[in-house]
Amino acid sequence: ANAGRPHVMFIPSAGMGHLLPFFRVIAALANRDDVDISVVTVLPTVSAAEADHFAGLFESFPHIRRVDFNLVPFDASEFPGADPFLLRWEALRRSAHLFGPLIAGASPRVSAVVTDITLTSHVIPIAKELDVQCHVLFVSCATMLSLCAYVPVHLDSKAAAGGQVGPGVGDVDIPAVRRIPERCLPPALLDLNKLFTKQFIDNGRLTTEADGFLVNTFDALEPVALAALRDGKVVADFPPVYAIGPFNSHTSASTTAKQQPAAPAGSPAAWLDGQPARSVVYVAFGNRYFVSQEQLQEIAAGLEASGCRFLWVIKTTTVDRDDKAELADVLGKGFLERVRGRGLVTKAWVDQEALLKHPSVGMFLSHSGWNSVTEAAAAGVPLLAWPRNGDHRVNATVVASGGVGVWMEHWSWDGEDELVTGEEIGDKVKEVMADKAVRARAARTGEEAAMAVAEGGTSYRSLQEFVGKLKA
Ligand code: BUP
Repeated sequence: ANAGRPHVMFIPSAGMGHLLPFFRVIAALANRDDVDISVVTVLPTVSAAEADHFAGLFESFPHIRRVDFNLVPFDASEFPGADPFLLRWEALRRSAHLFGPLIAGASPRVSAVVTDITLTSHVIPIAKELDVQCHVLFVSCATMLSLCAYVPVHLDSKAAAGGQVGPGVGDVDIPAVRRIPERCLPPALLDLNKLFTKQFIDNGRLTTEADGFLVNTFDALEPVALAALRDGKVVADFPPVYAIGPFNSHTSASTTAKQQPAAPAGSPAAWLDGQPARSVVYVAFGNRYFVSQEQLQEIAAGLEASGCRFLWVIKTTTVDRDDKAELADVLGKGFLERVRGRGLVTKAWVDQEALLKHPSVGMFLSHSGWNSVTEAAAAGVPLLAWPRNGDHRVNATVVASGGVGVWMEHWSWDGEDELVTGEEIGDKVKEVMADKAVRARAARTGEEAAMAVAEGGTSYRSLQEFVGKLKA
């Protein structure tokens, strides 16, 4: 080992929901002076937001090594119509054999790699062969990690009992955590023949071989799942779980320490400055999925009918570079004029983490992507969860149980079911904005989050333990 000063190589995957937590952990380590850091970087990125954030990271931390990585060419026509981010994951997996030489050839010697769950089954064997620690930065909640680790065991025991396995995974009763009904699982797990499902199971099987898991959560938010994982009740001999969240913005220490400049005129932050305390509904459904025009118009009607002030971040295509739609066309005739002054709508990338902390924000209407949930938790702002895909429903169970906010269990998204009507959205928004108990619980969660990351808190100590392990 590199006595005293470990060299950590980060191998992230793609999509802002995966990259942002990597950038935030990298920044937390780069702000210390006892760790060397390399970041494997695949260019060009899928989206413009990813490219901008990679550039920002290397600009803020010039001492981080950028390790350029070229993907093995692969024929995407094998997967007609596939989502470009999933294609990038697949391309990374097919190029994973090249990580070996990259890790082995680095100087100073790499002491640990930190990779994404989507690459785990490929990277762990390589790291083991090179005798390098392999940690996983798990970008979802601890409850989702327990699901990921337990699904292979669940399927094996079903098969061993002679029960019928498939077409989907079925309800999953995670020992000492909770029963996750099939309707709350990532939708892809409803079909065991899907490529994603096979990868999910392969990655899940290998979780016990990792040296540790970094998770963007904190003990007070998910006490049950964290205890079950750490006590080996989900699967025996599970590796250490470092709950080090909620992660902070990845700007450099020197930037954050500086006096915050005034928000530029016309920006969402400047607009929030002019609104009364806790009066604004912040609306955003992540960076991963776009919202259909029909559903956008219902949301618009709902926000208008709610009578509340709102700040709404809109996305109309999967990849931001393709988004050429005009807001006025998408939102319906006259909407922007009617809400002028009390509603701000933007398609631009915003600093969501910072905006949620603005004192004018009173609630967050969200798809409950895990980063969004932790940002709401850190800000102490109630989240109204309208889960969509992937891990969102599992995350929504944590929103409800952890005091972050309210979960609309019967709301789904276009294609799956009926549209959620503007009337229903407007009524619910009004109700949650007026709910003092929900607001007080979210504020308490915010205080617990602050305590967790403060010196001596659970997340602070977990990060210290992780760094200790890197030096071992
Ligand atoms: Br859009 C947008 N600004 O304008 P999630 C997103 N974000 O800071 P996702 C911005 O992207 P999955 C914007 O704060 C969060 O950190 C946001 O991650 C940030 O959802 C991140 O919430 C989005 O996990 O991923 O990307 O839809 O569906 O995979 O959870």
